[in-house]
Amino acid sequence: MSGPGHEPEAWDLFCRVVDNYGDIGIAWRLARQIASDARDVRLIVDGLEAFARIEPRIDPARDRQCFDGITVVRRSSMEETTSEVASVVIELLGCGLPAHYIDAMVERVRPPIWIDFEHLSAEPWVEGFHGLPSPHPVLPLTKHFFYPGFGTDTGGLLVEPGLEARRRAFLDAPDQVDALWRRLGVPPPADGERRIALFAYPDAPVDALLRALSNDRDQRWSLLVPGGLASSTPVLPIPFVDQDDFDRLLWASDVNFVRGEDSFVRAQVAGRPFVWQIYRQPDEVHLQKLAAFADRYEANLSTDAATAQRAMWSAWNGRPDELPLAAKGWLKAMPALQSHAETWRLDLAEQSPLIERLLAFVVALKRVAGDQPVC
Ligand code: TRH
Repeated sequence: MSGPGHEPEAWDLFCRVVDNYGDIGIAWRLARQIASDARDVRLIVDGLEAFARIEPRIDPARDRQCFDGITVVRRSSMEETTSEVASVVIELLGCGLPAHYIDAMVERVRPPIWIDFEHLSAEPWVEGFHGLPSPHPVLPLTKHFFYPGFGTDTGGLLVEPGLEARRRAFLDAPDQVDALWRRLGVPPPADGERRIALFAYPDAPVDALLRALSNDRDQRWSLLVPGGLASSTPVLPIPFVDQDDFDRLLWASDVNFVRGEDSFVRAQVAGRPFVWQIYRQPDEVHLQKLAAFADRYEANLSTDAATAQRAMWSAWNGRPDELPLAAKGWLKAMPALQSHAETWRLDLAEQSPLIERLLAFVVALKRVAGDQPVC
């Protein structure tokens, strides 16, 4: 923590938008959490168009802009100039650093703390890799791996302290919930209507899902889709919203369909049943990641509910033919899945948040480097 009279510690976060919104979604969330802890943060990023969709204050035409104490710098504009090096450098999701920036890191009397911030995985190997050093093959620099994860020996989850209080306050204030529906351009749910927020990749079997939902004799469902859908499927299209309203949408909905990495985490802390569409990787590697998470998530779930959920997740992730039957079992298991989602949320709330683990990690690395007194 930077005390009075001290310059705030400077952090540089580097990000590349490979596709979609997860890269910038994670970068922006992390930057905001670091800045809220009185750090001086620069976010160096490309893909400002994607950024503007999840943060409408961003102007994609500007090379440099400042919000919430964070300076956002277009990566290509920075690559043309030699730059100041921060004392902590985060390389997000293996995006690489500009060569001139690495040269400047070497020039420093004390090299900065360099962290390779990786993708989230529930696989057990993460605990063995989190925190490991990776010396540069030729330069006198070492980066350290930081793996978000579910175990105590990982980097934890990108869930900001205070989020639960905000969620509670929102759900306890019907006028705020109504205001959200108004911002989204939809009426409040009618009596007996249950809402699903659906954020999925284009190959998701949405038509089959809709058929299964309309066959549900016990519940009346409606589907809210940020950004709408390319198909003619009858759903309620809603606008893409900023990250804070996206959280509120997950909190206010009864069930959430999420994807990738960041929305997957936010759905868990929303405490609602969810279906995860994992980001597809070559050689079906993603299915191992999906199974590793399901193993953890289902540990305290009844066998029937766990079987129903696994079938639904499997159908949603590449087995559309199985969806009609899977959805039937999943809808039947909904009460058990609802109470389990709440238990899981409470379990996650017991864990220390990623930002605390990251700050502690940086302090420990500085101590080893002789930068910081032991106190
Ligand atoms: O968009 P995603 O599929 O992102 C990805 C990318 O494919 C990425 O390359 C890969 O690295 C990663 O997944 C695993 O899904 P994700 O991760 O959930 O990110 C979406 C972000 O967009 C998240 O921060 C929430 C935000 N969002 C909004 O702010 N408003 C919205 O209306 C919606 C739908 C999402």
